[in-house]
Amino acid sequence: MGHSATLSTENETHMSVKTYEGDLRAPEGARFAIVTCRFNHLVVDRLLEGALDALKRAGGVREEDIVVAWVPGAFELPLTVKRLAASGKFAAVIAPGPVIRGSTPHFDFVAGGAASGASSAMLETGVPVAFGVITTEDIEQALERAGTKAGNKGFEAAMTAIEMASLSAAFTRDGL
Ligand code: INI
Repeated sequence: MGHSATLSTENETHMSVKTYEGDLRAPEGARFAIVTCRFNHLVVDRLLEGALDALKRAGGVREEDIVVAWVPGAFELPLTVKRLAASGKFAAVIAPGPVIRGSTPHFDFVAGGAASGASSAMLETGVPVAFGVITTEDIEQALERAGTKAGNKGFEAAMTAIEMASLSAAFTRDGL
C-alpha cells in the first residue's frame, strides 16, 4: 500500500517534468556531413557504407542532404570536422575512421588527437559530432567492427548523429 502510494507520487512528479530525447528519424531537411580518411581504405569503405545506410535507410535523409569529405588520416579528421560544423550548414557531422595499432606509439597519438580534436570541434561549434573512429589491435578486429561480427561502427555513429540532431532540433524549437 505504502509502496504503491510512493509509486503514484513518483509518476505524477515524472509526468510534470518536461523531458527531451532525440528520436532516430532525422529532422525534416536536416543536412549531414561525413568526414572520413583514406588510411586503411578497406575498412574505411565499409564504415562509410554503414554511415550512409543509417542516414538514408534508417534516418530518412535524402542523398542531396549528405556531403562526404575525405582527409588523409584520422589525425586530420578534426580540422575538417570543425570547418564543416562551423559552417552552420549541417545538423551533425559524422567522423568514421579506423586507427589500427602498429608496433610504435604512433597509434596513441593519432587516436588521442582524433578523439580530443573531434570533441573540441563539437564543443566549440555547438554542432553534434559523432565519433566513429574505431581503435583496434589489428585489421581483423577493425573488419569485425566494419560490417561483420561486431556490427558496423559507421552505422552506429550515424545513428548517434541523427539522435543528437533530433535532440538539438527539439531544444531549438523550445528556444533552448
Ligand atoms: N591514420 C589512420 O587513420 N589510422 C591509422 O591506423 C594510422 N596509423 O596507425 O598510423 C594513421 N596514421 C596517419 C595519421 O592519421 C596522419 O595522417 C599522419 O600522421 C599525418 O598527419
